Amino acid sequence: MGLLALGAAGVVGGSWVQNGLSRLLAPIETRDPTGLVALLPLGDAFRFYSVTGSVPRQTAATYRLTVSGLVARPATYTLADLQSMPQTTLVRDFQCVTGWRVLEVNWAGVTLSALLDLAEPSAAATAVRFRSFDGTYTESMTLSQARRSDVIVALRMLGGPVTHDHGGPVRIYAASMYGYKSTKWLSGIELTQGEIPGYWEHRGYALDGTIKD
Ligand SMILES: Nc1nc2c(c(=O)[nH]1)N[C@H]1C(S)=C(S)[C@@H](COP(=O)(O)O)O[C@H]1N2
Ligand SMILES: [Mo]
Repeated sequence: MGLLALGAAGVVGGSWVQNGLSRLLAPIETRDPTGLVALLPLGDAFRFYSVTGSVPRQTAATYRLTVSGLVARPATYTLADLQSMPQTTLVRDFQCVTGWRVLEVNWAGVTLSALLDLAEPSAAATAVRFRSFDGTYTESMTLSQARRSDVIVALRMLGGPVTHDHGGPVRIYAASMYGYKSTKWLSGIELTQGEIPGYWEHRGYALDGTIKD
């Protein structure tokens, strides 16, 4: 989508203005150290975040998710593989650490724990690292956090497939954690010994992204 289209859309939806801005400039969270912009009355709408300027589109034909690292059974999944697995649905809020929140969002996908079970993590594995096909973003959580039943490899959100702008075709959704743990454009799940700090942890966010109310 071009900037003109984003600008026009911005007339009706503040989130699209942020989308355009966050693509033009640094991600909004780095431009909003006080968190005040995030509290502007934009409504209960998702902001579209990307720490990179543009992200290549992946389709059902091209998408691959690899599970690797300290596992007995590394694997590569296509979108069809993931769609054919049992789907878990959740209706849970999405909350960015900067203050905005979207209530009761519909999510669906494969539990991360199901993929971890198939991979058979070795005894040394204590954490999970996520990679994005944006080429830059990484995140992590402990293995026990990753095994929670409310952490899903999401294929659907808001009643349809995860759109490109929301990190589709596949993103993480971790219901009990701030949004930065929900890696968009998911390309890799790697079992590691210890958590490896990710993009936002290097910029001051907590390694433990658990929401504290
Ligand atoms: N690859 C990638 N994943 C990401 C981000 C990002 O910039 N790049 N931003 C994170 C942050 S801080 C939030 S709040 C959510 C925003 O998700 P949304 O763009 O669908 O609203 O995505 C998270 N996952
Ligand atoms: Mo965020």
